[in-house]
Amino acid sequence: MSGSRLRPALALLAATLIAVAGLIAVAPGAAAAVEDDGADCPVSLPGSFPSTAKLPDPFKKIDGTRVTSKTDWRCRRQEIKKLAERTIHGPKPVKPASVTGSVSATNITVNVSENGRSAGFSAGVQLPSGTGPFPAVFAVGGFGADTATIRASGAAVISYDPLAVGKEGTPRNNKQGAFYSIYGASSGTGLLAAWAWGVSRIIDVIEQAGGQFLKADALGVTGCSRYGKGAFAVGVLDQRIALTMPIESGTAGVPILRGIPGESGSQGLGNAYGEQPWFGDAFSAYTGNPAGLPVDTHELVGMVAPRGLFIMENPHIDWLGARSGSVAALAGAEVYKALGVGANITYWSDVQDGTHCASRPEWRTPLQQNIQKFLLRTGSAAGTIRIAAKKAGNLAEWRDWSTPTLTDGPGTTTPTTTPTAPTTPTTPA
Ligand code: MCU
Repeated sequence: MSGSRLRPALALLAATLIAVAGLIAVAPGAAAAVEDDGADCPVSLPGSFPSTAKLPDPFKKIDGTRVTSKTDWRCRRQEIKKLAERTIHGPKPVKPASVTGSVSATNITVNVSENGRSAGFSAGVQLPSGTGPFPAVFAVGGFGADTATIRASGAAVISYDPLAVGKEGTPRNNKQGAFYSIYGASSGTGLLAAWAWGVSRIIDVIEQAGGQFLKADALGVTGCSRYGKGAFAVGVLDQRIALTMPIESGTAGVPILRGIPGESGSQGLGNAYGEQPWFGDAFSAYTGNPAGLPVDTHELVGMVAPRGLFIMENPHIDWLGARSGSVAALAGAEVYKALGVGANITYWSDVQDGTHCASRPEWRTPLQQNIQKFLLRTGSAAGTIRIAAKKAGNLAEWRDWSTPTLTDGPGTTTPTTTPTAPTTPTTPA
């Protein structure tokens, strides 16, 4: 072959190798193409659950056998989801019969109807500079990880008002907001799952808009405090979220529920249950008995795997339960490791400023790295576990299970997961 004929062939080969390498690089942390890729898994929950003082084994299935392959994780994950809905959050309903709406450069509208009831809500959009469609981060409550850094990194910010979907300050038998207009004011589903449902419906609209301003396959979520609880629930309950970033979420957020009663100064389970209907109504049976829960938040951390997770906590305020938060991260990271994606989780509580929901210099670099890795897909920095000494939990005290070596590659865990290459090829300037 002459040099002139060889060159295009080599160029094609090189382009193919780069594309394949790109796919391999992004696949392990890619979001799923669907909200719940285990929806087809058969799960039958027992009528009662054994009491376990230590953290339940994330790898032990309801039938008592253990997960042995990465492929098995998909349906084990579904068991965890059903257990969490049954005992912690209440059910998050699937996509309603009709979801319509629009996406503009400044606003997203959503209209939902189901069983003759309808409701609507909207969210604000702030685009970054440059040419879209852009990745985007939902800021639950309009605030979370430094939104200026998010936009400077090249992602849009979607300001989501969760209170329009699930209002605070109502009694449990008269819940209000778009979710409860559809599913009823006495629905047992708590605000956090209702807020998560609202974000899922916005994602439905972004998908339907087909790349108008925003990319449906490059979405993240953040929020601080009660909205950190919400951001965590959003990422746990919708696999289309590629990057979940809860901040200082406290009780009903990341911290292990079993750890709260023994963590001095932290917000008690009964106190959080009573403060707002964040937890589902069914959690009332466990506020005084977390050992009776068949699940704990480390398994919700595991539900986010293999997707990006960046947990931010503040060790200076006892109320926030950061010690229990560190145990949730350490135990949940075992799921990430077993799936071969240990580099996709970051936990960071080693911060100076004690102010609740402060903008923190320590989190800026990991924030940029997580956005580059999971939303822009231009980076591959490994995650970090950086726990403040004053609130460092000890995983060994909390588990009596070991982490299995699972067979199969992570790409086979979720057959419906499409490893998505960037939809818009980036052209060098
Ligand atoms: C950490 O989140 C909550 C906390 O659970 C509440 O007890 C307190 O009232 O508010 C926190 C919060 O949302 O602060 C903005």
